[in-house]
Amino acid sequence: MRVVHSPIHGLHVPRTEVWTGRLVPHVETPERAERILAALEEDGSFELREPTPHGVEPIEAVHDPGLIAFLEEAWEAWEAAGEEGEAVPDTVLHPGLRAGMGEGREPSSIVARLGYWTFETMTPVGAGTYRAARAAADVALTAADLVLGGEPAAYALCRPPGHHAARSLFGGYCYLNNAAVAAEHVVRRTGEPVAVLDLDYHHGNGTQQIFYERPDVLYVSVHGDPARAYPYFTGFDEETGAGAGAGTTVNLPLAPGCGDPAYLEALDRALERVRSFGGSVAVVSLGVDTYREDPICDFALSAEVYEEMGRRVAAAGRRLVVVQEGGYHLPTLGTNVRRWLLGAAAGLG
Ligand code: SP5
Ligand code: ZN
Repeated sequence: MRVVHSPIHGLHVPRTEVWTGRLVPHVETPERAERILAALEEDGSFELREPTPHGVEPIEAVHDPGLIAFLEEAWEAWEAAGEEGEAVPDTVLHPGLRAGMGEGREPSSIVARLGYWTFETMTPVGAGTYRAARAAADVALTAADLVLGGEPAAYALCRPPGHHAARSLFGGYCYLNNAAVAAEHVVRRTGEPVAVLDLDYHHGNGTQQIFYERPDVLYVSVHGDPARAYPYFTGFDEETGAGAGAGTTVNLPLAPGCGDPAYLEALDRALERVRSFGGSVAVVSLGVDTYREDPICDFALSAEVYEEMGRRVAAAGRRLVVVQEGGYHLPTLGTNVRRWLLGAAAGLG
């Protein structure tokens, strides 16, 4: 299978995050991508390449140009303001803040602008964040191009991840929504509908938001029930799309401790929707933070199930653009991704 990766991810090094009042070392580290790369290189059945620059246009197709411009200049503005450490807001624009007073405009100070363009405090901007996020989008676009060129599947080793980034918001360790950028690119190049299957432990609030009113992009997600799991405010099963996109969002939230059988049952339901949606390409947001030892999640999946998962997804009969999202258990991260991809390769026949 073809694999796209960029060493530029290493310029993005988030240092710390605050979990419910505790300052902890950040879990979304460069070592994650290094582990995945090492596991794929070790196998010998993967063909690696670097991405082709695609410019900002395919990113502006799914994101507010204001968000992109902000991410590009945020670090410089933070430094110019004499702030120390990583760029993190202390206040975010909760809708209640201006309730009944009309929409606020983008503020001018860097700390306020951070709070205007993000929804939480666990996604710091550093010196190399923008370059890494742009490279990750190029990785996803290049994998999409390989599939558009006839490959049955391609894997985009994206870092930072993307599925929490909405049209006008970054957050959830995500800055630009790599999977959404790839899906929109495929829609525009083929004129066909495209399914996005999100298998990260966390609900992909960003991808759902971007395509919520779109009849031509199906968003199907299997994830930890937001009743207990980040991002808490989206991913409930009653969220099914709106307007022209009514019925093209499908959420399958799962209970804590979810094991292999319950997970595969939900996956089969998700795949039924993918099959009936049409189109010849599907984008998979692959997070392996569903693994039983993942430090920030609470499913109980075995290592072996990743191969079966990949096999079943490939058997749905779509060409696959597989985009890396989360997964934080470093000792198994690479091998779980490898299992998934080898399963998919087997399922594609
Ligand atoms: C791409 C992706 O997987 N983003 C996930 C962002 C989740 N950030 C919130 C982490 C909260 C961790 N709570 C830890 C509980 C440990 N028992
Ligand atoms: Zn996740």
